[in-house]
Amino acid sequence: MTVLTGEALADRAADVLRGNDLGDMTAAAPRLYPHMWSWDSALIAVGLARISVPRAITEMRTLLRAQWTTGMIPHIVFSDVDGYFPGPDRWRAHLAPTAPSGVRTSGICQPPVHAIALRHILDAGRRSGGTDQAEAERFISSTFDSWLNWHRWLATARDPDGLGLVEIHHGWESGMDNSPRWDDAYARITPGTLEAFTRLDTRHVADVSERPSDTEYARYLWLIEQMRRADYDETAMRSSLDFRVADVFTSAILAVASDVLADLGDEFDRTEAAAELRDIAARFRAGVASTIDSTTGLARDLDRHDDEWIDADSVAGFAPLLSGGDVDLIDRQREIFWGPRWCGHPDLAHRLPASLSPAATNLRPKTYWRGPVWPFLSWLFGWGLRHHGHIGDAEAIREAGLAQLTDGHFGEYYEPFTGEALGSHRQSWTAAVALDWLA
Ligand code: 9WN
Repeated sequence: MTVLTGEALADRAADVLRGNDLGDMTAAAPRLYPHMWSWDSALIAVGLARISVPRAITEMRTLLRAQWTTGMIPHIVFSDVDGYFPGPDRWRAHLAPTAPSGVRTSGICQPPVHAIALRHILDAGRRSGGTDQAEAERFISSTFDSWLNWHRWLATARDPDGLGLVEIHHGWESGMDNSPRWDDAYARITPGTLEAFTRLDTRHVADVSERPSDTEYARYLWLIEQMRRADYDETAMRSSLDFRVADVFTSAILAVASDVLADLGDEFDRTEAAAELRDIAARFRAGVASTIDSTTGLARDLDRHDDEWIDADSVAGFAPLLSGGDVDLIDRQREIFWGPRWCGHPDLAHRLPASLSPAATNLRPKTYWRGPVWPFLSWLFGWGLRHHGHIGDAEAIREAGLAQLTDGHFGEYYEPFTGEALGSHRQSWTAAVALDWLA
């Protein structure tokens, strides 16, 4: 069995990113995902910043070119490579009046982790100095308003009732597509007439049970159909879509990323914008705290269909570890996080957060967002814990995270108990976080 560590692992990770490089964007994975995904691209930029600051900037610039006039950053920017369904012809998002021109995108978004990538790019540029530093600084100051508009759009269009929680209109917007978090909301959906379709994703994994089911896919496509009928207009969609959920994890990311962007604003003389971003951060941090279940200690999503809380025992329950919060809340969350229902579960291959509690009765250890461990998510928690001053926690995640990747496959996700790589191999953001951990 291969065991790669240190430089050998970093070389292999860099090779994955080079192999998935399509010129001005990095495919999320070689066959399964031959396009640019929004939150993947930010994590990929974090890894690229360890190899080439200009290439990391290019990644973020390509993503911004796809920004909608509303401020939304779309969840997919399509390359010219075929092989992914649903592609641009299914989305037909370019027909929306607010879509960008000259580039094909999907019509939904993903969690706003991008400011975290900007911070990494700037820090890497400053570490190497010279043209890297100049380019990084120029890039951030010249694109600051675009990132600000992205955060503003989420804080307004996606929080119409001022809850301090980001509303999503598709499980794909959460990035945790078929998490049990969304089961009840999806169970209500009966797809209407759909154009015929053939799934392509199931051709690229060893075992189809590692992917969402056909029933799940029919609902995913029905929501796209509903969005198309509403011309991707936010107001129209809010009253017509079958899926509207306030996503606590995306809300936490918006909170912490707004703080990070505010810091950048201060550094680049954008004091007023920085103050506005800090208000957004405070509102969403409070929103996340308002969702805590006092019995379980976990954060919850809110189904906007009936305003019922969603109890799912999922990793999103640790949203406050990203957003930050008061000492009691964070201490309790850290205790649960490292405790026997989560990273301290005795049967785990590595002490890392799985997508569902390893102790949950509905755990499916090989199925996508219903149990496996996602390395980029481990990285995100490590980053968040470090950001909020919990250095020991962050180091523990880094060590376990690297130990999980020594097989050199850079799997999309991993079986929590056996440590087997699942889904796609040579997944870009997995390689990217390895590079950052190893630097
Ligand atoms: C749909 C690219 C993306 C990730 C998501 C992950 C998966 C897509 C899919 O792959 O979703 O957006 O086709 O399954 O769930 O988090 O961004 O890696």
